[in-house]
Amino acid sequence: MSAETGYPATSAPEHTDAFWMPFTANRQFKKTPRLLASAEGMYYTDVDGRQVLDGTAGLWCVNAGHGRKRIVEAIQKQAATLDFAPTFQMGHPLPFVLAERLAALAPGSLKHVFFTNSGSESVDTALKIALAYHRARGEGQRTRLIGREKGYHGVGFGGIAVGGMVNNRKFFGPMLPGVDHLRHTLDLGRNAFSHGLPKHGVELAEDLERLVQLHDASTIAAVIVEPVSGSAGVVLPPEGYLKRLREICDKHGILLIFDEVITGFGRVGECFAAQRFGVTPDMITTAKGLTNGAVPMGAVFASEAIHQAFMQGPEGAIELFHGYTYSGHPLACAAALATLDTYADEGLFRKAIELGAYWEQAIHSLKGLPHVVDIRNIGLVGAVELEARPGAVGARGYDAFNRAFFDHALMVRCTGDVLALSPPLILEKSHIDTIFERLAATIRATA
Ligand code: PXG
Repeated sequence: MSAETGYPATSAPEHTDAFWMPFTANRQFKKTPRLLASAEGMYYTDVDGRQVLDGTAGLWCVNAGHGRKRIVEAIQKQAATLDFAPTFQMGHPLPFVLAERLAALAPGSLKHVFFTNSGSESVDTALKIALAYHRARGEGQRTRLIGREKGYHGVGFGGIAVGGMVNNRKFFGPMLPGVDHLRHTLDLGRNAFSHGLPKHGVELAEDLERLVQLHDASTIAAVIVEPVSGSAGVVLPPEGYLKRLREICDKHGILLIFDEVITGFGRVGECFAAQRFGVTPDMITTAKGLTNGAVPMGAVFASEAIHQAFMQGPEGAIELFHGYTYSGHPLACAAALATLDTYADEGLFRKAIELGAYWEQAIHSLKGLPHVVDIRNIGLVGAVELEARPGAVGARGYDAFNRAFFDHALMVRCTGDVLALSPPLILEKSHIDTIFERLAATIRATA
């Protein structure tokens, strides 16, 4: 602790007014702040010194658990060696090394990696690559982008345009033109309390054929979906759905983008959900678990065919007029490499398979608790949906979230009345027991 500068800070700040908090009810939060001071392994410690079990890997990103020494030291060393170097018409070794490592983990021919700093930037990057790809091939009329209802693709204008969460869209004008949406796949009527992927709803993929009929395939550049949607409250793909989307895209020359910002890096039992579900898209967007959340970084994986379409024309011509000052930032690359080493050495991508059945059984044991209307799970992801209070959608979910933190020392996420869980992949069965004991107590206490 440095007296002059005040960091690291482990006590509550004197003033909370200046920080305009993201996706937060600022005035409510600042009355009763939930402030985390430090973290190690599966636990946060809050500014009052209480240990809080991390049921959400931070915000779905700290897959290897908190405070991993190897990652910390990699960042420290890199900062002292090369703090920054440009990657526009210049370079430094690390992003090349990292891209090679990532390419080896990617499915199919997705061997080309474009670095960003967040999931939102990864999404906007992938959408732009899709448009420019078709143009490079002489199909520049393919400008339409297709997303899905309940989709979350970050907060850039591209991401909210293809996204399907009303509050992320309605305040921000017309967004991108020429966007349409598939229907979402949440169907409590037929699929409530499914264990793993829901059985019903493969036919919803035919919605893409409907949009092709409406707009004509020759106007459609790409479809973007989350293989498992997180932010909308964990919406799972019905069995066979993603495969069918892939077939329809192939039939019509439409690119398929999987947004794996949440599912990437082991969340569902392989490095990518694409591998777990056996469906290979043309691009994958990632962030979060790429660096274990320790330094902001995102990456877009593109197929050989996409990359090849750009590598034409004069050698001295810039192929893609896109990039960020911090694309391939040295600290982020160092964090990512140390993170990948940690995942590999500890076999963390397999954890969601190894513990999946135990996790599934544990979360479904909450069935029958007051107001529980659905439970969903896949890999090490879970959601418990509570019935909304009449006229107050989200109030019960928020109460439960707040109560879990203050009364039961458990960090969960809530979106609306859905409580979502995505723990660090280092957890053990005993942590799973504790998570669901605490969550059960929370739900019982939430009227
Ligand atoms: N795509 C997906 C699928 C995401 O889940 C983003 C893009 C955007 O990433 P950035 O790094 O720009 O935030 C996300 C982010 C939650 C929650 O609790 C989820 C996200 C972010 C914050 C909260 O569900 N996902």
